[in-house]
Amino acid sequence: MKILFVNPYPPSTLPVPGIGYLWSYLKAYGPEVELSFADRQSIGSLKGKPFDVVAVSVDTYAVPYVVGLKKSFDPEGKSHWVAGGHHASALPDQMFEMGFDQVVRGPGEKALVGIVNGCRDKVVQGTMERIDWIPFPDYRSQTVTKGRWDTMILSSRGCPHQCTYCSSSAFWGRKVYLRQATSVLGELEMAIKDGVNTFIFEDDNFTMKKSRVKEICEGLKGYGRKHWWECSGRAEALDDEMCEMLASAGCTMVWMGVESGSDKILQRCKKGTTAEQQEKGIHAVKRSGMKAHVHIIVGLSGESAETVAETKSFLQRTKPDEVAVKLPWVLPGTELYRTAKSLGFDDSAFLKGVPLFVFEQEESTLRSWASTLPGIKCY
Ligand code: B12
Ligand code: SF4
Repeated sequence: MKILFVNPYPPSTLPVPGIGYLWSYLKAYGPEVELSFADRQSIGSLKGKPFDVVAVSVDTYAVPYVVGLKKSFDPEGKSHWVAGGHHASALPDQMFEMGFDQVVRGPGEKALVGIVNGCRDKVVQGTMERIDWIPFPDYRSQTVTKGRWDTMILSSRGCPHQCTYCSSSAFWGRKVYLRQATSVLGELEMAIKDGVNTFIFEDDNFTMKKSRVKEICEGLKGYGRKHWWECSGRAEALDDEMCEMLASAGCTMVWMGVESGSDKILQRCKKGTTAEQQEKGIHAVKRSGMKAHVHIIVGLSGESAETVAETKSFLQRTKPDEVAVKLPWVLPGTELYRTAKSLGFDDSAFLKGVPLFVFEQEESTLRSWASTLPGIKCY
């Protein structure tokens, strides 16, 4: 059987972990199959080749590209088309409208083995394997261009919080699957031997469990080779002890989803933290010598000129090293999506691009508020 994995983006600066995991899991636990990989750039050269299964990873950002993919790549519908990933999981019917034959919701490893073995249920609910049984992701097949980091690593899946704009809890069900430190270090040791010097922990919340972070940091120090890395972290977990551990093991920057400097907005978006806690976290990161990267969203439900002014003053007080300012996206499965639906949002908007949450304020108002904040505007 011939299977083609499709990353619906150009070769990015990082490999796609989801496909890396599906690939290595299928190799380890599936029947003998021939695996190929394509991205938006390389897929053209594979046109006309006979694939039994085309497996496409679909997040919301990819939808405008994916919508015409089957028609252009496989106009006669010779292959069996399977979609997975966050968008496909939230809106399987939209995938069927695009011509997909089957959709996997949630984690795809076991489900894909079932599909290769003949399961043809229209919607397959993926179930989570014990995380340390899943082999390390295999990235060798993926075309990537070197960017800020040599690679990324996922030391966990999921997040216990339920921020209204984020699809993590919808996808992982607020459960968190933490890999053991030994497994994480094993993957990193291999990567470092392969020449990786820089990497990022792309977990939703790398700093969630201090004892595990400590084990990982101690292990990394033992590699005796110069490498630097970055990670995500929720600000309230970033006390001096945590920051010292991270910094002494080579961490140079912590990425934090701060979103707002207003407690009113933080409460409404269910961030589960306060502006004061986030302020303390940023100061702790900076005290340890690491850099603080902060994400801000302007225009979450309840936003006003006053709350944006609070965010501005928060940024002036904390002076993060990097600030990325975004407008809120409507991602399916989220509470913000349900709010948008109740205000008339139509799913066909996803076919044109990731829609903004502009149901309480005009986009021009959000842009003018966002322009008052320091930082890179990512919209
Ligand atoms: C690493 C990461 C990235 C990386 C790599 C992207 C990638 N395609 O993997 C980079 C930095 C490039 C990135 C960029 C962006 N990202 Co991003 N990213 C993540 C992050 C933190 C981890 C993804 C991951 O590897 N998870 C672990 C693996 C194991 O899970 P997975 O990818 O979901 O894959 C599993 C299943 O989905 C399923 N599956 C996936 N594909 C397929 C295909 C088939 C056929 C099958 C059967 C199953 C299947 O099986 C996999 C194994 O279990 C997630 C957050 C999260 N918690 O998942 C956000 C996330 C995926 N990103 C998101 C977004 C919005 C973006 C950006 C658009 C942000 C931006 N403003 O630029 C960009 C552009 C997208 C892109 N692909 O380039 C959103 C997507 C939401 C949505 N509804 O689509 C997420 C969910 C964050 C969030 N909580 O909102 N991102
Ligand atoms: S935004 Fe971050 S903290 Fe909130 S649910 Fe998503 S991953 Fe968790």
